[in-house]
Amino acid sequence: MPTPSALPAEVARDLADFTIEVPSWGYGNSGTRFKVFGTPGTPRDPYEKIADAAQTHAFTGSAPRVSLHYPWDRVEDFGALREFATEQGMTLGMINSNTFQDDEYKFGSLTHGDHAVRRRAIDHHLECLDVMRATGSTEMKIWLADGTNYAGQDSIRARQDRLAESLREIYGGLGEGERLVLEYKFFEPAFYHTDVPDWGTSLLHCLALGEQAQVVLDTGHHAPGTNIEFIVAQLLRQDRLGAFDFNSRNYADDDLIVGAADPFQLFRILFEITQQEAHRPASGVNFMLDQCHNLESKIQGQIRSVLNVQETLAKALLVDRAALADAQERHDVLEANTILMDAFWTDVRPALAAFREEQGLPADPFAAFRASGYEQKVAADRVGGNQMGWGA
Ligand code: PSV
Ligand code: MN
Repeated sequence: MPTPSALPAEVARDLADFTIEVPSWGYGNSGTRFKVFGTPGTPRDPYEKIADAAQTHAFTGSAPRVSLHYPWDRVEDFGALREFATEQGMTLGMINSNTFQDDEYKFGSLTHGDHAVRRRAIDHHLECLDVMRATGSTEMKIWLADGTNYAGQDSIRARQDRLAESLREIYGGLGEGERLVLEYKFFEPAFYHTDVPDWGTSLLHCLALGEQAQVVLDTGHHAPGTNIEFIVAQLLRQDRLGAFDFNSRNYADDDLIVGAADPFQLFRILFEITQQEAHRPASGVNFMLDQCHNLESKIQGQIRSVLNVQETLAKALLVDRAALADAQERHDVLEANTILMDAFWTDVRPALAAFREEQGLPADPFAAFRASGYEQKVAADRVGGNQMGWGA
């Protein structure tokens, strides 16, 4: 396919409608268990995180929502935080619960054998629903660190039963138009078994709960070689893909910039998404970044991520669907594959630059942000206080 100088009108429309939610924690310091490095200008409170997230949106035009993690992003007045976000051109998105950092949850949270600990974990989620309402959001995300490290440590079956019961109570707290999404992850921090390790387990719990419960797929939460686009197709087919956490991995849950490790995987995933029109807002799938920027500049990392997704989505939308359907019908294996690869290899950067300029955005948002002086300004202004990071 030759390099197009402009995007076809329908592709441009789809791209203009496509938005990505950014994570508040992506703007704080993060690292590994070995070291969390600080960076000048890192936000010291949720307000500063939102101000930084607003930069990602201002330069890309595609990232108008920011997810909060609770209690990391606890503030006195969530109404005031919401107003601040509005002033910054942002809305507050999914509320992520957190039952993985308290001593009480050492042996589990919603699955814990002790009723009092389970009660505390359930109440935390009900509190998250209050935060969700105060922030104007309608979605809560549950990811559990629950699991065991050794065979025989606890009853796998009993933990599933307790999980189902806990989730039922949380689900009962949802109002009309609200939803909970349940994220799975195959290991870490638990190393023998995890209580919600895969899409099947998450889906079974969601099906038992009802239509307001959906699955979250996070790219980094699979064993190497897993065909993620297949999972996407399955969940969309059941109308149960609630959210998609973008990032990329080389080894485990690396949380690297989306599209950095394997751009072709991202293309295959987005192609499957476009096949079922799930990239359109009407699908209700919340596309978000779940990333940490340990070494690179955080806002630049977020902007690069949004651009990577946008660029790859444009390629996926350029697949000649009619020709592909025809080749598939004729079982012309290599022709079908060539049609897909043609779109993947198309250089959409010039057309995207023109598309952005038409929208009043910089042709190269990444370069424009670097030249804006924002990072130097916040590094000079944000002196004193505690930089936010993993755990607060
Ligand atoms: C867990 O690894 C996860 O992907 C969940 O979405 C968490 O909420 C997020 O990372 C940040 O800890
Ligand atoms: Mn995630």
